[in-house]
Order: sequence, then structure tokens, then C-alpha cells
Amino acid sequence: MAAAPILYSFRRCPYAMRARLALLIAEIDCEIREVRLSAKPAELLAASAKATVPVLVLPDGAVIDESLDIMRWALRHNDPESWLDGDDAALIAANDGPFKHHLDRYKYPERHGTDPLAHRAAAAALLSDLEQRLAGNPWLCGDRRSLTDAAIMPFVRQFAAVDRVWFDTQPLPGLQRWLATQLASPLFGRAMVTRPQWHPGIEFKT
Ligand SMILES: N[C@@H](CCC(=O)N[C@@H](CS)C(=O)NCC(=O)O)C(=O)O
Repeated sequence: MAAAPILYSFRRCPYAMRARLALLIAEIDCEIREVRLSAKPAELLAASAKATVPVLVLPDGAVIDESLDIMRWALRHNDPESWLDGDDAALIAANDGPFKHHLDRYKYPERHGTDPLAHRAAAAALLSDLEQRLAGNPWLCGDRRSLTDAAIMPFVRQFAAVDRVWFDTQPLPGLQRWLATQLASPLFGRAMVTRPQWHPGIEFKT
């Protein structure tokens, strides 16, 4: 049996989350190595000097160390739900850029020396763009879930969790439904399985 790709991952990292979602949908059999960001294993650092997760190491030694590249690589191999038909790079860039900027400054104001409520308002304004789409469609790119939903959802999940009561009372019904549907999905449950911290010698599959 051919060796499986290895994914260095951190369960709660939104970038690693979206990579795991795509690997699961693509049914890529892969070894998941749960790392601690404060104690990254030498094997991860040797694979990618960027030292971020996720990192996918292919059996031929090739390394993919950007989450979106991992998603697209997986789906190019096998895309049973046609996730690549919904790859809205501009929407994902707005999430990864401005939305993530405000999310971090809302979630960790002490780290950034910021006013969390100002950043919450700025992030919420960006979420209205998603709401507009979700008012007319169940998913961001139409009537089926796609790469764009999986790429953005982990960040909206983080945003919602900072103050759940506040989030739930915002006029964002389409977005709230979209998030709840994904959080309740068997796919998300599988992506969030807990694994003990990896060290050489132990192996866990997707
Ligand atoms: N652009 C990268 C970002 C990955 C990233 O920043 N991951 C965070 C964890 S959520 C990380 O590994 N940070 C390094 C650290 O905390 O040491 C990607 O999409 O894969």
C-alpha cells in the first residue's frame, strides 16, 4: 500500500480546519499529526520553514504549506461534491485579509492593544456582504456547499464564539443558518475529532 500524505495540523486552527474539511470531502486517506504551536515538532519545521499549520507532506516529499493550496490539491484529486465549482477567490481573500484582521483584534484586544468593539463592528460590516449572498442562496456560491463555504466558515465560527449571545441577536439570519448548518454537519464532526499530540511513533488516520 502506498504511503499516505501527512498533514501537520492543529485542531482549533481555522486554516488547518479548512484543509481537513477538503481532505475529508476528497476522501484522501492521510495521517494527521496534531501539533502544539508552542512545541512544533522538528519534522514539521524540517518540512516547512514557515512553521505554520497546516502543512501537507506528500509521499514523494513535496510539501504544500498553504491551506488553500491543500484544499485545491485535494479536490483536484477527487471532488465528489464539485467543491471546485464554488472557488470564489475574491470572497476568500476578503475573509483571509480584512475579516481576519478585524477578527484577531476583536478576539485578542490585549494582544493587539485594540478596541474590540470597533473591530467587531468592522468585521460585522464585512459579514453583511456574506449575508446578502446567503439571503438568496443557502450557500455562498449557490445551492450547494463548496470550497468557499469551507474556507470561510472556520473564521466566522471563531467570530461567533467570542460573544455568542451578541452574534445570535444580529440581523444576520442567512449567515446564522449557514454557520449552524455547517457546525451540525457530520463532515464538521469528522474534521473536529480530537487527537492526542503527535510525537514520532504514533499514527492517526483521517
Ligand atoms: N496562510 C497560512 C496561515 C496559516 C497560519 O497562520 N496558521 C497559524 C495557526 S491558526 C499558525 O500556524 N501560526 C504559527 C504559530 O502560531 O506559531 C495558511 O493558509 O495555511
